[in-house]
Amino acid sequence: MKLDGIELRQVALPLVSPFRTSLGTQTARQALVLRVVSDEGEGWGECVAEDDPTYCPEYLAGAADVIRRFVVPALAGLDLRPASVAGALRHLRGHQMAKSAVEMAVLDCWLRARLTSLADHLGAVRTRVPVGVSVGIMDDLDTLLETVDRHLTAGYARIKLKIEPGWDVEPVRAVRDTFGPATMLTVDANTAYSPADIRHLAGLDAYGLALVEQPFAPGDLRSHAALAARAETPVCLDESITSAADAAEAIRLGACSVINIKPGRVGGYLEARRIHDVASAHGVPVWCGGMLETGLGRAGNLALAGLPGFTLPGDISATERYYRRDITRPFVLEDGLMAVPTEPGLGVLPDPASLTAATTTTEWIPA
Ligand code: OSB
Ligand code: MG
Repeated sequence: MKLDGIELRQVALPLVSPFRTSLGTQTARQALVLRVVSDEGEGWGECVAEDDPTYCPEYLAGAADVIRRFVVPALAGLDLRPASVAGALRHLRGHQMAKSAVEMAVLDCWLRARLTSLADHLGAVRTRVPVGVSVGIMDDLDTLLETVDRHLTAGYARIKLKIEPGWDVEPVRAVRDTFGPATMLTVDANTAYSPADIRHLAGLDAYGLALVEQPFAPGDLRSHAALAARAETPVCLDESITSAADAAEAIRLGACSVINIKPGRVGGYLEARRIHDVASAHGVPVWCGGMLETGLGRAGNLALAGLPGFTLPGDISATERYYRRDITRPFVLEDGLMAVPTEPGLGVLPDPASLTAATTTTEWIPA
């Protein structure tokens, strides 16, 4: 297919409740929505970069600039296929979230024209997937326990607690004591700990966690391997893994026994599938992470989570857990599961009125 151009749209969606992690507090999601226009029709994508470069080096305005100044010009005039996008952008270093958004919209466009769902294209084997919820840092334990109770009652299959020094053992113990040993519980530190905390973190072994996610800095595979050697709780990497090559190296070094796969962080759904393949070849379970996506990213993530190696519940919660009004139809939880979309491409489209209501700026970038 030949690219005519990309419409870049910044949208703002207020969160139903503030989301606090060791990196800061978010009260709204600013997202970048892409509409690819080609000779084969249109496709939609979402860039999951956040306002500030705190989770990773990318940030929203920077990603928009990279797409505008480097990505669109690099794709202009090419005979594009989804599988050729990453190669055409390889000379641009980093910027996985910007690249992923464009590849996602190209995939959506291409698959719509071929009446194929993203789930089928990626090789999904499940029609419904178990999902969990990521619970932010709270002001006090009572509020945390109320929040967890609400999510478990709604049917979520796993609770992930955001932790940081000073908010770790106590909330984990309180949740475990209150909800019992059968609750699947994990923690995510978003790099808040240092190598000196290894002994402290190994103390979490007492609470039967399914995994501890990214306690140390993205580049510090050594400390993750040291914790993995010392603790029984499986170590999961998020921020450290930006490609299938990273995944292979982390597994080889013993730095993780589980991987959180986020398509945006690794440059797209196709690289995400390669990480799944590498991990599966080594017997390493994977799960689909989240970036407070709009319904576009949520649809794509559900397709990815249908692959056979995604054996742990993902951070793909129902729409109502994030937004009162999303830009797509809402996604709902049914018996702790969410349905993998079956329609062509992402399987959802933005609702024009909701998209207009959420849009703050629109820009057309001709190829
Ligand atoms: O570390 O998994 C993370 C959200 C934004 C940035 C990083 C993370 C998260 C989450 C939320 O944990 C997951 C979700 O979308 O529900
Ligand atoms: Mg994480």
